[in-house]
Amino acid sequence: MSYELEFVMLKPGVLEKRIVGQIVQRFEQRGLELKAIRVCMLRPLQLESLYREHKDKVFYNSLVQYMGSSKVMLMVWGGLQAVAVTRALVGATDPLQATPGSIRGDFALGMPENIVHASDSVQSATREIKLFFKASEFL
Ligand code: 3AN
Repeated sequence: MSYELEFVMLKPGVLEKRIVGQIVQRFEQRGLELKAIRVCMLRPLQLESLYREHKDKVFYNSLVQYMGSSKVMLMVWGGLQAVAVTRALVGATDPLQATPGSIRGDFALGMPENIVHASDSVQSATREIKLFFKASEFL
């Protein structure tokens, strides 16, 4: 088992809903460690890079428009198998399929407003962390 870093983003609307504490609590409760955190608006170039694999999908334009529409919270969580542990905490992409008890299963009903983004592999997490964080933002 290896120690991994996972990139997690709370999507537009989550801060306004005032459920940040409840979501962060699930990561802390599971034993993951908060390594970096920042609130910002995503820039068009960052969005293009983040969602490059979805460029040809029908939902791409609405996804990018939504993701740039309001502030987001960016986080890096560390821990053993952090990527798989986080993906299980987050639940299925489509909240209608997400198990109750998962974040999407408890807080969302639709896409793209499915509350949280989490990198799908260690390789994606490394790329996405570099896209959004400077080394100096890690303690
Ligand atoms: P995940 O976020 O679970 O890794 P991806 O990478 O397949 O899922 O999708 C990235 C984001 O694109 C999702 N979080 C969701 O907001 C949006 N998305 C995926 N599939 C659809 C869809 N069929 N319709 C609308 N939005 C979608």
